[in-house]
Amino acid sequence: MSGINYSEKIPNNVNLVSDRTLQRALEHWQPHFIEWWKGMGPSDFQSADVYLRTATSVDAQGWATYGTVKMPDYRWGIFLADQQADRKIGFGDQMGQPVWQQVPGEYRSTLRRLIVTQGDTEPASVEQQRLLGHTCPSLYDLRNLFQINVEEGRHLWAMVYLLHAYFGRDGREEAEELLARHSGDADKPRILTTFNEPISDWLSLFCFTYFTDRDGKYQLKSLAESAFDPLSRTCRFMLTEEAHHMFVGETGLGRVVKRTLEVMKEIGSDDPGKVRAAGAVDLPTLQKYLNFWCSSSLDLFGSEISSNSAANFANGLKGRPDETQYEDHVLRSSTFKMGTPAGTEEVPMLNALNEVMRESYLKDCEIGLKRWNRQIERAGFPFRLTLPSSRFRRTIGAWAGQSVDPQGKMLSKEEYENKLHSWIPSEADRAFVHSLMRKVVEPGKMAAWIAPPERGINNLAVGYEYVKLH
Ligand code: BYC
Repeated sequence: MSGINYSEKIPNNVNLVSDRTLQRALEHWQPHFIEWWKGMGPSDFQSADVYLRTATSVDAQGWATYGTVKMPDYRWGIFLADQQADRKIGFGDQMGQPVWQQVPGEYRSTLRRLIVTQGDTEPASVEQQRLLGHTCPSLYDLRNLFQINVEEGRHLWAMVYLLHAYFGRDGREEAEELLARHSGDADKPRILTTFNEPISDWLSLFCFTYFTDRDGKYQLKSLAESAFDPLSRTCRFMLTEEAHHMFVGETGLGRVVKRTLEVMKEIGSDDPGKVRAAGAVDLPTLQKYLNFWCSSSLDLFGSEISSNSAANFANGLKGRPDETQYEDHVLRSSTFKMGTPAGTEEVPMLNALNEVMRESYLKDCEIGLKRWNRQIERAGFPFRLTLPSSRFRRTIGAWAGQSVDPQGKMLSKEEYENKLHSWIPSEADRAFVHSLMRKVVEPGKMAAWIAPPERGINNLAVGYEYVKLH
């Protein structure tokens, strides 16, 4: 890696060329990253030419530069949104004071932990998705998968940059660990549960990008409020890329619904068995996938009542998404009525912030469901998709391990266990969905279970050869 042309190989706006210490740390880490990418990134397809967008700067022209590239040659860059002059801390006990350009000693380990937890999810998702290329429904979808994968790789670079630049030896060690833990690994799993779940079919991918990437949006938005300015600027830029990942989820699920409705009309029936026999995903199965991924993603907000979230907010480390929309930014005198299995508890607002964020996340999740339900209604079928209750199938927080159905009703443990597989995908449901997953790589062709997208990428036709396979 000596003699490297930094602005060419690692596009950046952190003045890498004149920072020897950072160069040395990244020079050491980069070969490990490439090794990880080749071993744990998309299986095969490394020599395919993929139509990808690359960030080469943070301005309107540079953040989305499109071109054909082989994935291992992708230019993973380091970008922070532009610095805002005189930015002040926007919440917590130190509100109004200047933001920090360095890490205050007393918050070092907490900030490192937040950055590591965020960083860990990025390579985890690439690992989860590594086999999906083999069953892509079209070249358009294959390209979108790879776009997401390389950008999650870039988001890992973003967090590694922060660890290397601001956390010394501890940061370098954590950066190595980010490549040593693996999704689903029994000995060294990823930190958060959702990122250890297998994503072995495209319906799961669309649910993951709809629900889990949306958690990413909320977590990144709350870290974008941080008083630690380099973290804030990094997350602000990551959010521009995150939008496309959620787009893939929302339009992917919308295309599944559209195709299923076409099939239901063709066969003149909404009978799930007949819909399946005609090669489409029946709506009750789709509902089970939504239940699974939504409930799993709800855990990512942490416990309902959390002293960690209280301290993070009071100290200015992690705010609420779009903090300026609120009136009270200190929250020392307000409370929140929290529903727990023991009844309603009034808790200090500072300790309820994970729940506040989860509630606004759920509202955001509703938007897609409304749209898909309108499609179903227009097609004349009575079925309606719903979000599960935030108390259903939780493994973190006050509702962890409680026997609650998707409507939020408490059941006996026995009834819950008997019915769980009518609410989330059973082995048979998964086997059926897997049976639909056949690779389609002729330009412009789509698998039979999904409708084509309305338009292509960057004004190109849907039938454009987005991935050239060799
Ligand atoms: N699984 O007070 P608690 C994304 C741990 S997604 C396992 O309840 P806190 C992306 C927690 O770490 C966004 N462990 O919660 C999407 C803590 O452990 P320590 C990812 C969990 O601390 C798609 C303990 O339980 N970003 O970007 O308020 C593709 C008690 O914690 C879980 C972030 O997560 C869980 N679900 O908040 C690619 C942001 N939940 O520290 C990417 C950074 C909690 O006591 N992370 N625990 O050992 C955070 O802000 C916080 O760590 C959490 C938890 C939101 C995760």
